[in-house]
Amino acid sequence: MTDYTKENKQIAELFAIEGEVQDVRPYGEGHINQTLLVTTDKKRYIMQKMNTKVFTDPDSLMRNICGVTEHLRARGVETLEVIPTKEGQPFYKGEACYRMYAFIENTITYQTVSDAKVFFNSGKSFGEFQNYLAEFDASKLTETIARFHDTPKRFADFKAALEKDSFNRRKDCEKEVQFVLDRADTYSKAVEGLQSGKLPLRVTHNDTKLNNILMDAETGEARAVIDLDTIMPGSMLYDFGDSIRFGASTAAEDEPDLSKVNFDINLFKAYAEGYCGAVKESITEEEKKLMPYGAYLMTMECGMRFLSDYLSGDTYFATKYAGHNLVRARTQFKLASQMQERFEEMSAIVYAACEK
Ligand code: ADP
Ligand code: GN1
Ligand code: MG
Repeated sequence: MTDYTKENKQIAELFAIEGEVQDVRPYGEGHINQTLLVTTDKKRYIMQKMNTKVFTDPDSLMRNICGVTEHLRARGVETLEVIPTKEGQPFYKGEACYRMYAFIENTITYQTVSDAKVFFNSGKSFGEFQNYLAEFDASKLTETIARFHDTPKRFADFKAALEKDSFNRRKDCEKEVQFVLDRADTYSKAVEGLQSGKLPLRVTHNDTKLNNILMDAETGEARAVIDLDTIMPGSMLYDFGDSIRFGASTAAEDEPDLSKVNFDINLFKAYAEGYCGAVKESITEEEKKLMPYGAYLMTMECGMRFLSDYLSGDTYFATKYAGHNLVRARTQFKLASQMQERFEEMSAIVYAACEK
């Protein structure tokens, strides 16, 4: 057993898990937490080293997660099960913070959409998730990352990173930088809508990419929405938009060959039918109108976050190679520019999906 495995095994044993730990290994494709699969002679678990640079208040974060998962479980919804430490705490706080979840068996997560039906199912499930959150008392939630989807703020952060250009990388991404700067006047509609009250403030998931939902390995039905770290007040535009930016693409978020990356209107339709169908009782006219824009906005926002991280030396998102964040930013910008050309079609699809 390597030291790394031994140390993680010792941490795993601090939790109230069943059986003897036999194996601990890295798992999944998340960009934020360090996720480990723990196997005992009885069961499997997911242990995460929490990213406390990103989530600076782990106590409040875990209180949010325990509250939301209890709320869902009480309504018969399959959700994450927090395994406490042997001392009864919701997570372990040492030099680093760790938490443990039961492994949700017989499920898979997709990095790209293999089948429109799967994407429809994920949309339906995120829409239903939105409905359950609507019944949750928002005053019980702590905002885990302030101004998470405040796109003008993200744009300001981007410009600050650009100004600094600490790693002298601007020269390698001038085209992408210009793409973001050229669209400066398109970033404020969601934040302004929330501020003026034109858009309702809801409790939202805020990180609804396809690999944050577990799908049944046999039926392709959605089983559980996971990655509950960013549940906070927000807008439906965010949850709808973020799913589209990741899933309504013909390629992976980090596909280096841009000729393979295209916005797929049929996948957009599949997701819209799932999501809008589920929220049609509560969605407002303004939200309907802005859903296509939400998809564009989340794609641009994510792209500028990847590009900012590239310019700042890759400290936020986990990367696998030099230039990974730039590759990710490029896919987002290609998708966003294609979305801009298809707002009318997207809009017709959203309205029809709300009628069904
Ligand atoms: P990050 O915040 O880094 O994205 P996630 O919480 O999304 O981390 O977890 C990363 C991946 O681990 C998920 O995409 C999923 O594949 C897997 N995963 C997380 N929790 C579970 C669970 N309880 N059961 C099965 N797989 C899980
Ligand atoms: C991160 O945690 P993960 O990998 O599911 C990020 C999202 C981005 C996404 C891009 C807390 O999601 O906001 O949209 O990467 N999460 C956080 O893939 O910043
Ligand atoms: Mg995740």
